Amino acid sequence: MASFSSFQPEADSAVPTLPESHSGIPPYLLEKATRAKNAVFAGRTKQVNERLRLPVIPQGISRDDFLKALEELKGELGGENVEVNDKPLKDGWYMEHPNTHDMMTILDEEEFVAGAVVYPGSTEEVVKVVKWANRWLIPVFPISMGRNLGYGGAAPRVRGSVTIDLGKRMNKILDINAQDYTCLVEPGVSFYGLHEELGKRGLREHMWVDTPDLGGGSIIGNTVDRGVGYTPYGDHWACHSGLEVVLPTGEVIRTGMGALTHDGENTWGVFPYGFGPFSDGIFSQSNFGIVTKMGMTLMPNPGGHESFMYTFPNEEDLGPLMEIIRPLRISTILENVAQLRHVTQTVIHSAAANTPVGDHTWAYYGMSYGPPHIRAYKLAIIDAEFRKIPGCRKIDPATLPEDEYFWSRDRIASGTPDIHELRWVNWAPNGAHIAFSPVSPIRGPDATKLFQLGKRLHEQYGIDFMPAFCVGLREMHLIVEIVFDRDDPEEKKRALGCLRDMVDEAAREGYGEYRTHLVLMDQVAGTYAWNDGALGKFNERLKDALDPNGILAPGRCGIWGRRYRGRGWEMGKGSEGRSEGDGVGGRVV
Ligand code: EUG
Repeated sequence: MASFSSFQPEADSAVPTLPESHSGIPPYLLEKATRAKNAVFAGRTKQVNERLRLPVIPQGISRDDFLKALEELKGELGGENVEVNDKPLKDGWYMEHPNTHDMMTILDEEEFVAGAVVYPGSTEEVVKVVKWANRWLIPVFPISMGRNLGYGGAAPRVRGSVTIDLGKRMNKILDINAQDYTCLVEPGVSFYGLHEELGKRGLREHMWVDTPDLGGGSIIGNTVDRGVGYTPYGDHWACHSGLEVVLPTGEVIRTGMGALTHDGENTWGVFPYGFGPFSDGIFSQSNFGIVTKMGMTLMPNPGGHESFMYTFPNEEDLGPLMEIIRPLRISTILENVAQLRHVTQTVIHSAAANTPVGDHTWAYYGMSYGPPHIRAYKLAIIDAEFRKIPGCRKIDPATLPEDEYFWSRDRIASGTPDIHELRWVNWAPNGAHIAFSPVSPIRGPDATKLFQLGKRLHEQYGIDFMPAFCVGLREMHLIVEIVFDRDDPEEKKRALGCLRDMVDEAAREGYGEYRTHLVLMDQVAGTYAWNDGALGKFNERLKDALDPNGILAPGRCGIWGRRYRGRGWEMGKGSEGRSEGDGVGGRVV
């Protein structure tokens, strides 16, 4: 049987690099990644357990048939591309993460776990896998690279699903168009990977890839999950253009201009809509198809850039500050997805109270783009507005040491991926995290209400509160990462209790999550319940039409096919130990 060794790092082994592995670290970050890895394993006391619930067979198929089905699939993909998940569940760390389970588990680690992992090498092979899944009625769960940190990682929602690891063998940059500033990528291309390739082709001076806080994620995976980066191209979904999708029954479609049959260069990457209904949306945060190619736009180098940082002394400054930020952001005087962080985060980053930044409560990290005279115009407006808050200080970057967090934000906001953001995960031993990520208008009263709601519930559950506001264009994502010891059942229970209460209370106040972890998906989907749950019912109709047997990622984003509905698969308060329902229905087609 093929070895899992590439996913089972020992604490002292070298961090895989690009291009050694499609999932590796770029050489310029190797030293930093090695330090990050050492820090993670220095706080690791959790044992690798014997598997207690083997074999993992998804409901709806017998053990014998499951194993027989996998043998059949080996005949189609090659034996080395089909692996049964019966080895110890090693968690690894960010750069060497498992593709078999959630390495940051909040339930028993055997709950969100794959029955097997398969590695298709082409769109045609993905088609073979979904047809196979329909023949045998086996749930499959596609991942691009499986990072999705804080939202479930690589883990399937349904225990025993066969994970389709797309990235391992489908990781080509199919095109970079230097005239149009576009590219066409496969699921295994990370932000690190594209950034490296731009460098190799001598294009990095001309165009940037927008990167999230950490660059190891798949561009496709992050984008279809509607992830966020920090240049003016930070809304990744808004920046994509055209998809190739394998439908759950095995048909392959291309959307937008990708649907034209013209062979040569076409307009795939420059116009997202094509003709007719705009289908892309139903393949984002769903379980209606498997994205195998995606067009993505790249940002022209704006001819200069300058990070700036302001601090504000009091917690109560949040409201007035948001009132200042909103008009500046909507008019793009504030140009990028900026972060406003509470001091607890800053303290965790440096693990010290006396930071070079000095005492404060809120820190705003922004970036101004363009040549000096353009920047000066915008920065003067920003400065005058921010200084209306008493005690506001502008930080002089020249006073900040090289390893200060500021410089990480500086790189990220100018298209250079980093690996700095992991540090606060070590706040707890065996540090794991899950995000509470509600969206609100950029308004003082909303920011204050959400901040107070989070603070109160964190206090009630005895959890440290680490809020950061990520300001989009007309809205903001409040990101609250709860850090917990994943080897401490009591701490996990408190973390989950706090998350569930925050989701419910925020929904009562009119705030919904933009994205969520596997364990919260049913609950979050349930908050989008206007008109007697009309949207959820619509999603179920689409699901049943496109995936009549319900084999593709059942339960993802709270959408269950008809074979699963009414059997208690949904999770919520009171179902905490259990991720499975009672059986599945029979074949539909
Ligand atoms: C972060 C940002 C996110 C998210 C999860 C984490 C950053 C943490 C803006 O979206 O969904 C520092």
